[in-house]
Amino acid sequence: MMSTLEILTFPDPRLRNRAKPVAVVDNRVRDTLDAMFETMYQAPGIGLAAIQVDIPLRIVVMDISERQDSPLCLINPELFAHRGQQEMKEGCLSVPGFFEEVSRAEAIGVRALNRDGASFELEAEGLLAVCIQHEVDHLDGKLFVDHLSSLKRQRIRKKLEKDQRQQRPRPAAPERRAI
Ligand code: QAP
Ligand code: CO
Repeated sequence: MMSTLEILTFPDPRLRNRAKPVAVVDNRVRDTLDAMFETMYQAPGIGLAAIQVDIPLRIVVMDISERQDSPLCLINPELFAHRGQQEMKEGCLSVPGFFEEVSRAEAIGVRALNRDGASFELEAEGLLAVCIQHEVDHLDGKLFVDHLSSLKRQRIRKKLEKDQRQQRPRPAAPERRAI
């Protein structure tokens, strides 16, 4: 049995914190990874950054597989290459109930540490590339709503502030193809 972490909701100012690099990948970091995976799978979601659970460290977990059986974690991720452009409908566990088109690089190269503290490189395109860019944005205090018009962002903020005043429960995840 493991408990899940509370996910911060936009416009919580803590989502604007800049995450600090992990100095050493030790058992505490691995415990954080496990709790983050548990939280993401339970939501369910395809990506979660530590900042979203109020842990200001450069840690990301994701799983874009249909069966949610392909966990990927990135510690201290760094984008070292990008090419092309694609538009994809994005959501975020910190922006429940909203899905909007965002323009991002079509393919990227990322370097990170794995859960053993070893450095690796990954080339990604399509959904995985979008997810990595979305999650790395979180580590710099940036949200997908920052890529939208200020009118759209304001509309989303007002709705979520109202939901929080009324303590509305988090909406269920839509069908995977709709994310
Ligand atoms: C980021 O987002 C992402 O609003 C991960 O009510 C999303 O896991 C990257 C979710 C799409 C690329 C494409 C959102 C669940 C999950 C909601 C998520 C909701 C329930 C979002
Ligand atoms: Co997000």
